Amino acid sequence: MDIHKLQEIVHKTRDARRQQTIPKYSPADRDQLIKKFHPDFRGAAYRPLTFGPNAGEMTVRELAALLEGDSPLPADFDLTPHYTTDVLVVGGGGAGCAAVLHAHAAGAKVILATKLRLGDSNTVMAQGGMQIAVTQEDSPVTHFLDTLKGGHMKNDHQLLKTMVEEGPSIAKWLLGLGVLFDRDADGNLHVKKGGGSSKPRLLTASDYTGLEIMRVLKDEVLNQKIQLLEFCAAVELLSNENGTCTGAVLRDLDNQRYVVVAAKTVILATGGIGRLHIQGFPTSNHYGATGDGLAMAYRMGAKLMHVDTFQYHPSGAVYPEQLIGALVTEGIRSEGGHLVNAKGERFVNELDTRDVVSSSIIRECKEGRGIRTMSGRVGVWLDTPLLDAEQGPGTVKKHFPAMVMQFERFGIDISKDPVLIYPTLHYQNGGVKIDTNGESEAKNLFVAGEASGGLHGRNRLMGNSLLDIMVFGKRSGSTAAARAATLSQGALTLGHLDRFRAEAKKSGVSSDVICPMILPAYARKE
Ligand code: MEZ
Repeated sequence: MDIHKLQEIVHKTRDARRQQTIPKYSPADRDQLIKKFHPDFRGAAYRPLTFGPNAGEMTVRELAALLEGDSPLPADFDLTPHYTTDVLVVGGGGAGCAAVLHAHAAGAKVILATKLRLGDSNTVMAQGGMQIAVTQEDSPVTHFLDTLKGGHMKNDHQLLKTMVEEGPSIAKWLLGLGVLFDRDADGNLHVKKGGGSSKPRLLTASDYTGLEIMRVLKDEVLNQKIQLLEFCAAVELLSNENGTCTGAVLRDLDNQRYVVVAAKTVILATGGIGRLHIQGFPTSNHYGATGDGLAMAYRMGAKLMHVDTFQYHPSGAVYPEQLIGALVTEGIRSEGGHLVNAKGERFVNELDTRDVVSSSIIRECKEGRGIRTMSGRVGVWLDTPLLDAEQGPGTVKKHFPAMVMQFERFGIDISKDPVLIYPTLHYQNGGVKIDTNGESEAKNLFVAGEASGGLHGRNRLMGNSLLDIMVFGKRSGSTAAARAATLSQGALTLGHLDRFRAEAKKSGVSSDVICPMILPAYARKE
């Protein structure tokens, strides 16, 4: 059926929905709902890791194949360095930029290597805001408790305490650098409420918060004349005879050659794994999100945390086809946008935690209350025109200019027509285990941002990722610089890789997967 015909139900039921009581879930209902419908609980999608630091733990098959894949480097690879530095930062998103700026400020010689261009990352795609307790009514303790509850109490308490307590100083740092967060008429920072949060705590820059933060961080990296290696993807770490990290090998994508960097400390800020499309899900992630850092750290012997849990953001675009999986910010639900099924009913508190909202959407679609497009995709409606209806004409355009533009390119006016959405693979809740300074279990190897794990437990709250990358970017950058000042450059070997390969052989694993994959392979085989 024509999409406009299908949309009619949303307009027709708006008044009735205003009176509707939304279903309330008890803790037991929530658990049951998640276990039944959340993709984290589809047993067939999982298998145990055969060897390595997390041997025996379950993860999705796509990630297991990646972690057990082989390095592109031969054992006798020439490790003569092309560059020597104190701190090598791998990744040009928010965590990488924060790390390199703080390491540089601490006096270290630094290099920032990035797979694509500086700034190409999930950070620029973060829309709805950054959680920091900045108001009188809020506190880091409340932020801590909300996040712990959202993460099913599985968050690393020390990491979480560090993040929420350092939030206000991060806001100050970013404002000082020139980030233009939204303000109220009286000039105070404007805060919004995100899903699973008890207080309004989101600092925003319209619906392009991550882009605004990256605008400033990129400028600062350029202003500070940080040495950049763009289009250079890390493919392997280097270690000395004790297994301590001593640098990395990069693949120079422009010149199709390998580049060896000797570094006293290395910080991985390589982001997530959306482009592995686990369980066939579309993703909101950028093209470089292929889990490179996880695989390299695993080969180096660093333990991973929570490798069995992923975040499926409730609102990924389902229509038009060109936008499949693209993020439709939670900010729209924060401002009152209803989720509506094919019967014209609300079916969940739109500001519940993401795992609950996504599970409810999947349930509606599985039980026949979804809306099917002509190409056979299924989703539920997000009533975007409701915002104009409730708050006055022009609200959608004023508050969500990036979202409006994204759909306008395909002739869709989201202030008039609701948006069809379905959960999209958005975030890896876990990652490399780190301490509060960002150091992994492999000495002198630091990890910041989405590639690290433990902070968010089993479900991240909206806006905590932007704070995570700034706090742990800063802490890993400063600590890696201070550590480097105490070290001389270690030997460059592939000893850890030899051990990894021997372990694979002993476990009977022979993989034809070469990893990192660097970029997703979308070309059709034929
Ligand atoms: O933190 C996020 O994932 C985020 C802010 C997303 C969004 O819906 O805008």
